[in-house]
Amino acid sequence: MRTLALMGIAVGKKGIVFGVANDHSLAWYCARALHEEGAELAFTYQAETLERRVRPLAESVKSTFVEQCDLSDDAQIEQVFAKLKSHWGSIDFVVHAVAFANKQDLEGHFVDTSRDGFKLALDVSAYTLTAVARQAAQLMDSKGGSIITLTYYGAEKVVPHYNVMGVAKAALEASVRYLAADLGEKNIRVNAISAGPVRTLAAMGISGFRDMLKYVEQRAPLKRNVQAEEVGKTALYFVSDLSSGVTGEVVHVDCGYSIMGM
Ligand code: 0WE
Repeated sequence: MRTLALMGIAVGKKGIVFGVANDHSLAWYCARALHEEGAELAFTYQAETLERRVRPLAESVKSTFVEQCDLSDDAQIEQVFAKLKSHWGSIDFVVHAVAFANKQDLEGHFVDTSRDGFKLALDVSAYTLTAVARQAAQLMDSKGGSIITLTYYGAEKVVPHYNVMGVAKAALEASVRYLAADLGEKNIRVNAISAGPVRTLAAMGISGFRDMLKYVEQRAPLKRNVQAEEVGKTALYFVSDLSSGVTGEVVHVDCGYSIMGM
């Protein structure tokens, strides 16, 4: 828990968080930071098997909205926003922390990516932001809102084995800019947080992940890895009025790793 209390900068804000898998998820750290500053939260989980992990977490932050939503299905996205509309009427923010590629596509060479593997990674990891943003925009009132997604340095530079996920994150970052341009007139801001590597479920089972953490620690200006709480604090900034003039941006929360040329 953060000990420094700010000033309830998310009080009165209501929003939905996509992508909590367990208590290590960056989506969860975003949710916690928002809750601590007074936000009200709704959660979804992708598959039934995740419900028993997500529901207790949601309840621990006083959430009264927990629904299944597989973002690869347009009907489920429409349904969850319809339920959210009857629950709250309007929302102020969305946290999108969702990605998937086939394990085999994160192990070999990018050149071997199949058409189906490419489609799946781009669909789940990039298109879902647009699908969610379109629905969310209809639930945001004249005050506007804030849409946040998570990305990674592998969108910008080649990170060994990140492969098709790098291409998907590049599409996601471009989507952030086009969505920001479209939704700006409704005062809806769209931004991405490019987080340094963190030990989450999504990162586990990736061979050599421990070595990546060591590599970053040695080279990052801050000489350490990023903490999940720091990603949460940045989400709080993007939801709050502190970032009212910022949209279409990709902010690196990576202890400075990405600025280094050598
Ligand atoms: O975006 C990610 C991970 C996304 C991810 C992870 C998995 C693992 C299990 C997407 N799809 C899957 N599919 C699975 O079956 N990161 C930023 C974490 C990550 O993943 C890497 C990394 C880093 C960092 C994969 C290879 C190299 C570096």
